[in-house]
Amino acid sequence: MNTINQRPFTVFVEGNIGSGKTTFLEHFHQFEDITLLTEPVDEWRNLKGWNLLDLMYKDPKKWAMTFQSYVSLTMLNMHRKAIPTPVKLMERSIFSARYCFVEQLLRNGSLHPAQFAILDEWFNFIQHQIPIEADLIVYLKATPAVVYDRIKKRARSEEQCVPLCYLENLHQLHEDWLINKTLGECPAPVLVLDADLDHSEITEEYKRSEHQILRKAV
Ligand code: DCP
Repeated sequence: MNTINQRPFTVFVEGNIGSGKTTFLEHFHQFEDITLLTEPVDEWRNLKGWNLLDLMYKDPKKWAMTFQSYVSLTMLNMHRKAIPTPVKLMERSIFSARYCFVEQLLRNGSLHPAQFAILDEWFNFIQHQIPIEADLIVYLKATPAVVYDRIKKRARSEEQCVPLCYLENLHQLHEDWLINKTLGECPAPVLVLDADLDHSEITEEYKRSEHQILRKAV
């Protein structure tokens, strides 16, 4: 158990849409002393009956700002959530929201520079005023064409309009943020896993991260 005043070892799981973040978190269900915080996609799909994810994909120029501001709120809620275990494993973070998605939406014209400026100000305010803990980032690195096929197969209705070039651009933003370190701030060391592997091989790959994550739980 976590002792008083000792903060949990906090891990963000990052990677493109469809890179297997949820499956990665599920792998850690078997272990005690870890709290898994999955991304609040269900909240994004149902805020008082409104499907913000769907609105954003159908009309990004109108809804990207609204959607990303709600993403920030729900992610911040996850960052601030008190947990009873020594390890906290989170799907994504406010950092990937800002450096990958908001950045991409600015570059493709879905966000007006003035809207971007507001989201950026909020991000900077949060970063400076609210402690966001980060000890390790697990980057599920995947080829855009591979995640494109997975997204088609899983058929989440809102995402069927996502083109390959959107995933290629998001991939490059993850690379620039986490590997090339040319974009924003990378808040923790990065462990890169091969997320192209299929179901039969991926468990072995996930196991490569167990040592770094679990040693904090013993
Ligand atoms: N999304 C977004 N802006 C964000 C975060 C997510 O537009 N700041 C969108 C992209 C996807 C959906 O929300 O359509 C969920 O994306 P994720 O990549 O975060 O989650 P997945 O469910 O795709 O993860 P995985 O398949 O890796 O488990």
